[in-house]
Parts: sequence; C-alpha cells; structure tokens
Amino acid sequence: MQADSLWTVSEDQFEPKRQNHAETVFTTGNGYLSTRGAMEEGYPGERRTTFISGVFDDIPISLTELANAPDWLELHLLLSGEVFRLDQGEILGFQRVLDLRTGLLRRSVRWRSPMGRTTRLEFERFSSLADPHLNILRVRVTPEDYAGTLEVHAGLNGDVDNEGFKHWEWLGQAAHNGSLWLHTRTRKTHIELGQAARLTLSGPAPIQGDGWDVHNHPTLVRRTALQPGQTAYVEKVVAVYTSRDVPQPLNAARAGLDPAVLPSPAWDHLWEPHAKAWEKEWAACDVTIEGDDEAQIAVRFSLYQLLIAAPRRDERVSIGAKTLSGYGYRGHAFWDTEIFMLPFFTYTRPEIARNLLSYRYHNLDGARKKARNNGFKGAQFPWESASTGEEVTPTWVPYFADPTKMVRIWTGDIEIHISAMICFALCQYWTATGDDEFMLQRGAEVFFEVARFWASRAEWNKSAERYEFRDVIGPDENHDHVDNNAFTNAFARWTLRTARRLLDWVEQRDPALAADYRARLQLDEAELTLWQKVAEKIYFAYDPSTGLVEQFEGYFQRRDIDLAAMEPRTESVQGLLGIEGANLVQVIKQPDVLMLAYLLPELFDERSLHANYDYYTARTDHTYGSSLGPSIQAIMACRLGRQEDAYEHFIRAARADLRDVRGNAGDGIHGASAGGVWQAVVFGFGGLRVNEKGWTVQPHLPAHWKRLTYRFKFRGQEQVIDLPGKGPFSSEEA
Ligand code: IFM
Repeated sequence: MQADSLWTVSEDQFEPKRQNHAETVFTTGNGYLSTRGAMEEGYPGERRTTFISGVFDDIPISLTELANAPDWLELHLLLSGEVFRLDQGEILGFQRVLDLRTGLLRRSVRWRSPMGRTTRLEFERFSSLADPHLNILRVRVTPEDYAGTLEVHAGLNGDVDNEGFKHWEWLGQAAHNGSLWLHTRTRKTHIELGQAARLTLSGPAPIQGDGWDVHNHPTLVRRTALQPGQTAYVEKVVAVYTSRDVPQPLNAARAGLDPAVLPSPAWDHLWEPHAKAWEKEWAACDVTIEGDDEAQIAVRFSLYQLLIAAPRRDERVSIGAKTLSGYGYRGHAFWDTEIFMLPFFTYTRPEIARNLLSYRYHNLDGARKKARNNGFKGAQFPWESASTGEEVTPTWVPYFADPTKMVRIWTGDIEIHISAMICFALCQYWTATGDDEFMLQRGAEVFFEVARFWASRAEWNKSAERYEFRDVIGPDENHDHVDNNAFTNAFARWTLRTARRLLDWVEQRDPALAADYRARLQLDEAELTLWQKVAEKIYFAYDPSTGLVEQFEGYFQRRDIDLAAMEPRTESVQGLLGIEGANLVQVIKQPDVLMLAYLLPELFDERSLHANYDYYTARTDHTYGSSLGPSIQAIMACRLGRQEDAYEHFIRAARADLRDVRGNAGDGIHGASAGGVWQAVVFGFGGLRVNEKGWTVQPHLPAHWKRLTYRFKFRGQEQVIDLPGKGPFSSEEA
C-alpha cells in the first residue's frame, strides 16, 4: 500500500442498505460538533445527524439525549432540471474517501441522469479543527456531454428530529440578499442555537440567485449555465454557535460569516489553519505499524474517531459511549470514557484529559444527589451521565430481541463501580502528568466524596466478619443482582486506601487546603477511621489453592456451559439464552476479573494471572459480548506471552466499527473499543508500563509486525518509542 492509503478509509459503491454503517464510519467533526457521513442530497433510511457536544435536551419520560441539530449539510443540485440523486439514473463511478490525516471527506461521482446526461461531481467537506464553529462543503460540477443549467438549493433545515422526537423550536430565520440564518432553541433545556450560512456559486456564465424563506427551512438558490466540460464551483459555509458558548449565538454565527472576516470563497482560508491543527494533533499521537496495513489503518481510524469527539475548549462535557457519531446510548457517557478512551488523551493530549476529568468534578453535585437519594453519603456518579451528573440511565427499554417487550435496566441502580473508575482515571492522569495543582484543587475532592460513598455503601456481615457490597452489577453485565463482585469490591478498597493517602499528601502539600476540605466536607476522624476499617475488611474472593478470583459470590456454582460448542453463532449468548438464561450460566459478557488484573496488577501474581486468564477466557463471549472486552483481553494475553491470542483479540477490537462486527455500528462508533485499540497497541504489544517512579517498555510485537512506533508524554516530556530495537526502554527513575 502507498503511504497515503494508510491514512484513508474508503468505499467504492453506493450501498443504500449499509448506509447507516457508512454514515458512522465517515463521520466528520472537530470535538465541538460531529456530522454523520450522510450525503448532501439525502436518502430514505438515512440517519442524517449533527450532534453538538453538550447540547442535550429532555424527552418524555425523564430521559435526556443529545439533540440532532438543524441540518447544515443539505444541498440539492438540479442538472438541467433533473434532480441529482444516486437512486435514480445510473452510477458510472463512485468513491468516498475519508482522509484521517485531515478529517476531509471526499466523494467522487460520475452519474448519468434518467434523461441520459452525464455529469462529474466532486464533493468535499470538513468541520474546521482550527475554528470549531465553522463547517464547509464544496462541489465541483462538470457536465460531460451536454450544455445545460445548474441550479443549487442550500438550506438550513430546522425540521429535524431524533428518530421521531423533535427537540427544536423555531425562534427566527432569514433567507435574502445572500444571507441565510436560522435561530432555534431546544424545547426543554432552552439551549439556543444560531446558524448562519453562505452559498457561493461560480462558473464561466453569469450567476442568478434568490432565497426561499420557507418556515424553519430557509434556503438559498443559485443558478448558472454550463457547456460540456465546463466546471462550476459550489461552496456552502456554515457557522454554528450555541448559548453554551456565547450569550448571543445568532449574532456570533452571523458575524463569523461576515465577508470582512471570512472572504468568499472561504475554502482556502479555512483549509490551511485546519490542516495545520490536524498536523499538530497527529504529531502528538500518531502510531505507526509496519507489516500490517489493516492494523495501521484501524489504529489511525480509532484515533481519528476519538480526536473528533474530544472537547478541546469545554470542560463541562464528556465523550459519550458512541462518541458524537450516532444515536446509541443517546450521547450518554459511561466508564467507557475514563477507563477506555481517557488513557489515550492522558498520555498524548493531557489538556483534553484534564477537560474530561473536570467534567466529572463539575458534576459532583449531581453525584452527591444520587448518593443522597439512595441513602448513601458522598458522591455516587451516575452509570450514564449527560450534562448534570445526575443519573440518566433509562429504567425500561424495549427488549432488543423482541421490541414489543420492555426490560428493566438495573445498571443505573446498581452498577456502582463507575465512581471508582473516575478516581482511577484521576490517579492515572496525575501519575502521567504530575499535575499536582489539578489533584489538589479538583481531583482530591472527587476522591474524598467517592471514598465516603464506598464506606457508606459497604455492609457489615457479622457472621463472616467482613464488609460486603451486595446487590450489584459488575463489568460483566450478563449477571445482575450479584453479591461481592470482585472487581467492585477491589476497587472500593483501592479507592478508600488511596483517598486516605491522598488526604495525607494534601495535608503535607497545602495544610490550609486540607483544613478547608476537612471543614467543608465535614471529614472527621471517625469517618477516616471508618474508611480504613472498611478497606481492611472488604471481602475479596481469592482462592490461594487455585489462584482463582471468583467473579462474584456463587459464580462458580452457576452452570458451566461449553461456549465453544455453541459455535458457529451469529448472536450473543445473552441473545440466545435470554436475559434470565444468561444469568444462570457462567458465560460472561466481558472479562471482569481480567479487567481487574489489568487495572490493579498488584493484586495478582504470575500463577494467579495464568489461572484466571485460562478460566475466564474460555467463558467469555468474545465475539458478540461487549465491545469493551477484546482490547483488554489482548493486553492481558500480551502480558502472559500468549501472542496469538493477543492478536486475535486485538484485531477483533480493531474491526469493531470498520467491519461492523456486531451489526450495530450504525448506532455510532464504539468509543471504548477505539480507545482500547490504542491501549492494546501501546500497553499490550508496545509493552508500556507506567507508575509513580517512571515508565518501562517491554514489547510483545506480533510476529508479522516489522516495526511499531508510538509516542506518549510523561511529566510533560514527549517520548517516542521505536520498536523493535531502538530504546530507551525506561525512564531513568523507573
Ligand atoms: O459501559 C458499557 C458496559 O460496560 C457494557 N455495556 C455497554 C456500555 C456502554 O458502552
């Protein structure tokens, strides 16, 4: 493959049946907003969507979701009176290419109309990374074998919905004198949105134009004439602001398109700073793999998807499990962000990691409220989070196997490890960056409140003389309402101990601040003693004779079925056995205990690692279980020297969205899998380990990889690791 093709993802057929998958893959964006790869002219069944980070709105009943913004993309072309549509006439040539290096989406089409006229069209678009409020598309239109007219309609369409539910109310609009704008507001959360657009048409013949002031869909129209072989240039540039950004978003959007600020045509003015901004991003994080083109492209694709979802200027938003690229999980953030996506940012773009962690800090009050409502102290972070930190997990959803039935979702009630995951991510960020100030001012408060939650949630079992966490769901969601999930218990203990040490450190570093925390949070000695007592006595089901950790109490008594004997299958074990059925057997959705071994390696010795790896690997639904599992499984396989296993799991993660392994990529990118792919390469094959003392590299490259390079930052210093061979292989301190 050419070096350039290792930076692209492409398709060379228009396939209406898989258009939703393609829309996800070809998402463009800049962290402020993302637009799915729908086509400008629009097709039945499409999920045409632009999500703006943090723009949530409520829907009945007590649900909140990212609101699909009024459509900026719309562009219709009439070629000598015939509407350009790929589902009519004949497609003589088609290619779409996403350039991961610059976030440019290009579509080349040769199309014969129903009347037999042939036209070449070159579409391009991007959302500026340099100025996140600006989006631009352009088309070059060339009639090949006819002389005729070109008419362009470019609108801002406020009549959009989230697959049925309309979030926007109209406030105002205009479409005249070349000016186009739309002013709308979300119905419940009252976030105002100002959008302004400018349409440019140029070509060899005179241009005429007017505007259609259709309610909620203002549109500009331009017309010209073309001879065979002549090319017309169409450009639509759109500015987007919300009241989350500025007090007067409409004014800001209109001002952004003022020709004195942004000359017309705008493409070249926007392109250069945009391309430079992307160059800077990749310089900080690119990974190169020689000897495996599929892996190379998949890694860059994963990083691209994370980068276009990452908040660069906003610390009150997170990244949803499906990034900003689809309706899945309604834009809500899970532990996917802290454990799977965040390490990539922590080690390559710590400023973004800081924003993401600040989001949790700003939402502490929501988490406090959740703890209080459940009868606990401190902060219990929501399993699914939107803009306030309050729980937004739906309690009932249609059953995926039979949407006429509703199923109760318990994760929002009892999947409680999320709070510890936030603390873990804070520590990881702190260790990697040495950002003491952030830990002192923000991280510590989160830690203390979460520790307090764990101490109040723990239950004393008098007869067994231990603290327990009953009625929980661990990372493996095939089993709910279990007691003493090992992952949850171990992380409760870790948080309590780390919080105590952190308080000592704050006391040393800044006694006044420590006193302030003690007073403001009412942290007295009795409570601190309780943290210690609970931590010492938390039950952890480790069997020294086998080295096995029981995933939860009674897990080993569940029916042990032969997963291999169920092959070949095309759906998850939960899908085949039903929710109740899956609860009764040992098959797990993701490797709960191995995830623990990955995150807290100090709890497992070599023998125990092998024992748990063998036991749980055979019982994990790797193919159709959770997309979070394969990358972690790959890392653990690397650490245990199981190279072939490692690659098999890694490539499964790498293909999750590009090949639509689970058949649901149309709902959006699996953000955790994308982050996991980076971790599998860097922490797995690349062998990076980091602790307070420094870092070491002990590589485990797949046999067919000729070379791997990756970069990361440790305490502000950029490190480039070039494998095999070229050290250094540790920092001096480690
Ligand atoms: O957070 C995950 C969970 O671990 C498994 N179910 C899907 C969630 C969102 O990706």
